[in-house]
Amino acid sequence: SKKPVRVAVTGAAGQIGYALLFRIASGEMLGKDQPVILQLLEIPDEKAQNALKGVIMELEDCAFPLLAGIEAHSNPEEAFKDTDYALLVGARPRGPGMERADLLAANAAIFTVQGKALNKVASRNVKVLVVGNPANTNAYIAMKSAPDLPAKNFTAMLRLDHNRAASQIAAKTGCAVGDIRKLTVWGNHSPTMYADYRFATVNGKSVKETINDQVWNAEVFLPTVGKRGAAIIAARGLSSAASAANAAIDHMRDWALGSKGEWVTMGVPSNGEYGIPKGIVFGFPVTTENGEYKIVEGLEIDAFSQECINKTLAELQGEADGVKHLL
Ligand code: NAX
Repeated sequence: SKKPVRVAVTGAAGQIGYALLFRIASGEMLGKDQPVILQLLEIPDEKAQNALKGVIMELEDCAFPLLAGIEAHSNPEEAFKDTDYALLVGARPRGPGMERADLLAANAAIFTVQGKALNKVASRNVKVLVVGNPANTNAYIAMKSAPDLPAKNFTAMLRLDHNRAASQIAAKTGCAVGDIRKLTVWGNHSPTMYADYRFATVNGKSVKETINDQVWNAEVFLPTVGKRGAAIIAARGLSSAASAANAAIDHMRDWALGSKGEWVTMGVPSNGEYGIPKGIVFGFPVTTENGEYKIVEGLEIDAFSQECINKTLAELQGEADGVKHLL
């Protein structure tokens, strides 16, 4: 049988953590033959550490055959020791009266510390997924704080936006999500993201031609996907948790085990593709194989798409400028 791999999860006592850990432990992320050791990080606060103990008791009570160990930590340098995968879910939410700059600064503090800790103690091949918002910029900060690790190992979660887009297209076309191929979401995990179905097919037919409605694209589809997080908060009184955890599982599973030729969306540092400045963590269409992702290149960008991409890029560059003095 396979040797266990180490999976670090931060914010492990939070609501996404609660929807995520049990699925990692049951083998849904890395395969039903891959034992895992969970290395869980929470803030030192007594309430958070107690909540984490409760989650661990429940993990134990599931008696997962693949769960080879569970650790609780309050120090990132212990939580990230030798870790092969790191899911950075914990972040500072926007509090009452908090300005955008305060939010960026509070998260920069968290992600510089965690990036440095990964740099110091994680496996040299660690695959990092940042879920905590602002996810792209937090991934950028962690990457910049870990100069000894390959930049390509730092990614941000755009998969929830991708899955949301797929579900809207399935509803619109009356087809199953599983029949949709070649969908992508460009840019920032924020309402500025650009979900792009121009290349997508459903049962082999062009989605764009099937829908054939640019007004629906611009005025219904894009705002629905972009504001889906807010719609869920309005309905549930809490932000997306199960769907976010599901997207994190999808992202890591495809990265580790391969997408079998299919496009998936990942937020990854640009190497200059599509004119996105090098290092900016941007949602791109990728394919994955042998534990590596590859950005799909050579796609035509029309005027409408370029405008959308420019807008989400400008937002990301603004965020990067906002944290520059902290790095
Ligand atoms: P919760 O507030 O339920 O849980 C967050 C947990 O993180 C808390 O238990 C907190 O104590 C812990 N935490 C905070 N700072 C930490 C640190 N420095 N080290 C370790 N743990 C720390 O939030 P939850 O609903 O689980 O959401 C977590 C994050 O995901 C938020 O930032 C949220 O905005 C973000 N999301 C990102 C999404 C994406 O698509 N990229 C979608 C869902 C979600 O909104």
